[in-house]
Amino acid sequence: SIVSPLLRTGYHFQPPMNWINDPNGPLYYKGWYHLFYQYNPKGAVWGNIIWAHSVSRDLINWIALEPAISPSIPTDQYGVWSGSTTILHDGTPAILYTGIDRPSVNYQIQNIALPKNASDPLLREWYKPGYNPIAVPMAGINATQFRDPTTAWFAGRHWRMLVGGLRPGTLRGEAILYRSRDFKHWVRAKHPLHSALTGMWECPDFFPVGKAGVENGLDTSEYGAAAGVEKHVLKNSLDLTRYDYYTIGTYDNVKERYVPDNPTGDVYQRLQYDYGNFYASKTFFDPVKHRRILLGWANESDSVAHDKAKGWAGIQAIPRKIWLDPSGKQLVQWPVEELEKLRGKPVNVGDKVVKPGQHFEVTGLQSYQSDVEVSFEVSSLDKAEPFDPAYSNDAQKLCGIKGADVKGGVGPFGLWVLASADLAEKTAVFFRVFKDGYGKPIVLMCSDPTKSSLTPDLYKPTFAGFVDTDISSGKISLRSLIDRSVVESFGAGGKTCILSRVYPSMALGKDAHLHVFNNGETDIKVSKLTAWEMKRPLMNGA
Ligand code: DQQ
Repeated sequence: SIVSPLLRTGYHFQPPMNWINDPNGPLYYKGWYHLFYQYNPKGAVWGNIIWAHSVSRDLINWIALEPAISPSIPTDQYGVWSGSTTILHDGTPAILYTGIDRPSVNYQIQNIALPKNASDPLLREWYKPGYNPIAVPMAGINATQFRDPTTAWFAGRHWRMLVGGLRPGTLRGEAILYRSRDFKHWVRAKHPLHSALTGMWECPDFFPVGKAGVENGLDTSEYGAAAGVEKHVLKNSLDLTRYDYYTIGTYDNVKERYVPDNPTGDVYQRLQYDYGNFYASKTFFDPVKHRRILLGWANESDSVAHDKAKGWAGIQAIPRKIWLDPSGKQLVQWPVEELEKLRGKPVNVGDKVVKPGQHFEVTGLQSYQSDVEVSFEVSSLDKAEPFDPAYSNDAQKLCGIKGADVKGGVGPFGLWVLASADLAEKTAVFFRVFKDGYGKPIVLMCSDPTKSSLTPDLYKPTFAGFVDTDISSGKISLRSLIDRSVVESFGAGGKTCILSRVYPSMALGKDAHLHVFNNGETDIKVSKLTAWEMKRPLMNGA
């Protein structure tokens, strides 16, 4: 089969070729942002995993360095899996990561690596001290489900860190807690920091956030009101569903307990960083801009045969700043501001009404590699469809039924991106407003790729999430980062995010178009739309 080179992303993180998955150990060190990631140097499928390493001054332009960690000691000779970085008291960064020590069974062990030369800002070489491993699966730990150590935090006299796990013989996912005085000897705490009946917890992440609405981030060890800590966030990547879920809660570092604010938030009413293709994510604190930054892996949804034909698979999402929403009930995410340096000349549309069933094309730019921000205004909510509470916890199912082509009362309205000239191919990113039994509006955001490509046998999942925003004024915004085979969207200023991978056969390069559409019965106004072509950053020498 012929796979177009025009599907390769332009400004999303990628190495020149081969397979990538989880972001590992992101950190800022002596002027550079570092990103390590799971990488197969030998092909476009998962396997032979090492820690590849790139550095950046701005999180957007990336320079590839030599791999940081490869199998080399008995406790990692069959694999170096995901992990995190911690800055120690003397300023040295330490990597904690999972090693595989035998060929047939995945027996998972936690290891440490340290820089050979901490004065090298590029942290090019790492060694594995003789006291490895630092944690092995002992009684009460399922050895095949024990991985992905977090960044450690310091409290009292101890470092603490989490390892993702699954309680033996159960479906209970756990954040197994370890303590250490010296970062060498680690002791498992009697109880996990938290657990829930969800299946295995991969790639846990645990960090403090500041007061509701405050965009500044906090270093991982910050604690208590005096330090500005309002809440803690625990994120887990669920092997079963392949989404990243988080809860917001209270952490007590004396009792060593984390209690989510929403007691059902682990299993029902689950919050996701992203309702699309975004997994194994990890945050870090950026001490330069005082922000917490989220990185996440977006897998392909193309066929394995196509991945192999293209010679590459997997990207990282655009780094996102992350903070506590003014409501205190969820997080907000927004692409790091450095991304805006890639913007070319803006194309503006203002005060344009889109009648029911109408659409218009945004012209004056090549939109296949672009950044689009739109402010919509709904003229009235009177015609909002009644909401069926059966879908309260299933936005995705609802959107699968009520896709972009299903006419509604208020919406669907939004963008058709990566659209072919004849509109036979298009990915719809849109809102649809419902009303519950009390007349309260409920906003659904969808990314509908069902028409994204005429290529047969593609996996085209519809993704969706609810948007907890006050639409009574009629206003709602949408930002989409369009990048050839990626559509990364932020609803209502980053309250709901959806990343989709799509593989158009015609809407490629200059043949891709951008439209605003309205398939509802209510007029929609585009009060402002700005679209920018995006330049190509340095991308690992590709
Ligand atoms: N990927 C890594 C594991 C992790 C999983 C292996 C999540 O450490 O649990 O490549 O995608």
